[in-house]
Amino acid sequence: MAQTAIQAIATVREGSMLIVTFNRPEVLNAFNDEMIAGLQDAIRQAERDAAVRCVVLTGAGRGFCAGQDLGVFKAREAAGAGEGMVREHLRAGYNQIVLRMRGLEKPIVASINGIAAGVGLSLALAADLRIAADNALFTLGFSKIGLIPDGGASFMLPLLVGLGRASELAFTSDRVDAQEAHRLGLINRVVPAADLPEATLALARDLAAMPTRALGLTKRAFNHAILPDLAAWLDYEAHIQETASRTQDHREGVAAFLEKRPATFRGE
Ligand code: T3D
Repeated sequence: MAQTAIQAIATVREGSMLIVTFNRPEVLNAFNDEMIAGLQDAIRQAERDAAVRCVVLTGAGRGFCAGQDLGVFKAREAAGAGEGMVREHLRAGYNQIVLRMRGLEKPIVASINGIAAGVGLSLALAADLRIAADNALFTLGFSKIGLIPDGGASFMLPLLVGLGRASELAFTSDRVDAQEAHRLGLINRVVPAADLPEATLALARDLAAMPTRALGLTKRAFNHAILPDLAAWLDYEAHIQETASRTQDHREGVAAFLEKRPATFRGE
């Protein structure tokens, strides 16, 4: 087992598997820019290294990933960040990650060990397979801070669960438990929490022992059939997220979260 970094994104090689761990457990692995860059690097590593034949994404501590670090939004506002900031952050950051995840011609398994929220859930949806602990929770969360589902979730979610359920999950940001997520088709498998690491490795080991080229070409065919305009969709999603981010309700949602109080939205 070769460990390359213990940082906000920790990568460990285990045989032909690359295990990537989101590693800011004190904030439920909410993503900052170091993590965005680290995840981009980890996927590049998987692209370059022919000996890597399956990638696993998981979280340290009690969460999988709570999405974008909301402290960053507050800091941006305080710094008077100009128009286009959110759009460019998405385009250069999460959109590149999703494009690389979908473009990687090797299986990616999201091993969801706890809550997956915001773009944390989007990243899980961009993986090929999702296995979750029975105590994992899922929430879009974007509507609670006046945003739209991004990181590809605006099209991956309706693809996986259908438009009606996607609308309900996105509008309400209700938390869904692992059993319900499985019933909805959001995830592939649920296992007892204590068994998640071993069940994930067993699944990843099986996938890594399959004909990698055929699996990669299958993924390419699925992408071509179902996500042919992925780059353009992501670009549009970033564009309308920029619009959402300029609303009063977005500012209120973020402030309310950081001040640990309920938000009062005015619809503007
Ligand atoms: O510019 C761009 O790129 C735009 C991109 C946007 C992408 C997005 O992901 S937007 C959505 C961002 N995420 C959220 O809105 C989710 C926010 N978090 C929550 O709603 C809740 O924390 C959870 C539902 C995820 C979990 O709830 P719970 O009760 O289990 O835990 P908690 O107590 O709320 O959180 C534990 C700690 O993590 C807490 O810190 P503390 O009080 O112990 O010091 C909390 O503040 C922190 N934390 C959780 N999520 C975030 C966070 N800190 C910063 N950013 C977070 N996203």
